[in-house]
Formats: sequence, C-alpha cells, structure tokens
Amino acid sequence: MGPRFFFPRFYLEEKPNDRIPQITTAVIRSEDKGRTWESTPFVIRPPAHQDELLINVHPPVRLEERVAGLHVDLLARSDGKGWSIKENIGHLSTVECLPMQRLGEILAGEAILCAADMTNRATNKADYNSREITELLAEFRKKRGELIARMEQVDEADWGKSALHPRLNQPMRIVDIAHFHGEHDDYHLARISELIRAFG
Ligand code: NI
Repeated sequence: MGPRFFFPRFYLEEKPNDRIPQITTAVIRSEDKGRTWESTPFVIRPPAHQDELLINVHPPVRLEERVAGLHVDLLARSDGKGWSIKENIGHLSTVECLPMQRLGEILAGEAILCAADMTNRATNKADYNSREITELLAEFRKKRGELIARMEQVDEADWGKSALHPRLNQPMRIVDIAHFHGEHDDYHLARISELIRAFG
C-alpha cells in the first residue's frame, strides 16, 4: 500500500503590516488532526511606488534643525543613560553604511544579510565629543545623501527582493531595511530631544 496523503486544510491568512501600512504580508496556516503549523510571514504585495522605499530614509534636515543653536557644553554632555548629543549624531553616521551594505547584499542575491554590531564598538571608540558639531553634521549629511541617492536608483524589478536578517530571522526587503533605518533615526532623535529637555 502506498503512502496515504491527508490533505490538511490550508489557509492563506493576510496579516496587515502595522509597521508599513503600504505592504501586505501573509502567512500560510495548515490545520490537520488538531495540529496547526504556520509559515513565517511573507510579503504578498511589494511596494507599489518608489516613494515607499524612500519615505523612511529621512533627509538630514530633521537632525540639523533639532540641534541648531544649542550651546557647545550641552552637545557633549551625557545624562548618565547613554551618549551625548554629539555621540548620537556620530553614531548615526557610523551606522549609515549598514543599510547601504545590506541593500548591496540583497541586489547581489545574498541569502543572509550582514549583522549589525550590537556593541557599537565603532561609535564608542570614535570620541565624537572631541569633534566639531558642524563637522559631525556635515558627515551625516554626506552619508545620508549617498544612501538616498542609492535608494532612488533601485530598479522597480528589485523592490520586492529580500534576504534573511540574521538576528530577527526574518526576510527583509529593501523597503523593510529603509523602514528599520528610519526607526533607528527616530530613536536617536528622541534621545537627543531628551538631552535637550534635561539640560536645555
Ligand atoms: Ni543606534
């Protein structure tokens, strides 16, 4: 007797993505004999417009406006909870190469994305407090400009391409990388605002 196949019930279940409302993700769920199995979420609709790639890659002006006119002593001051304003800005420049590298990996067809350095060694040893604020902002402006220009060049056929994020164990598309990077900006902008409120 050959193998008997049971056809479990398969469902495609759409899961709206609350992080990125423009995209739709789904899981495949199967139910058989009281057991359920669910696939990892995958994207069923890639970004429809290039703007969706770019909406989270903010121009540097938000950062520049937030720190304009602040006293030089405030810029290098830590509240004991983390980096100073200068260090936060320097950190943004330091990690700007990460989405650029990951974008290149996806376009090159790599299966797994490079890992981020979660210890932030590069930021911590850079001594950003000894640098001029104008220099730090100019460096960030240059790097962010390069990233935006690179994102703008992504071909429509590549918008939905993805590779596995090594820590999250999730496929990340180019649009997800842009979104994560935008959230990272927001986190550090919020930290800068906290420092301004604490000492300003
Ligand atoms: Ni960070």
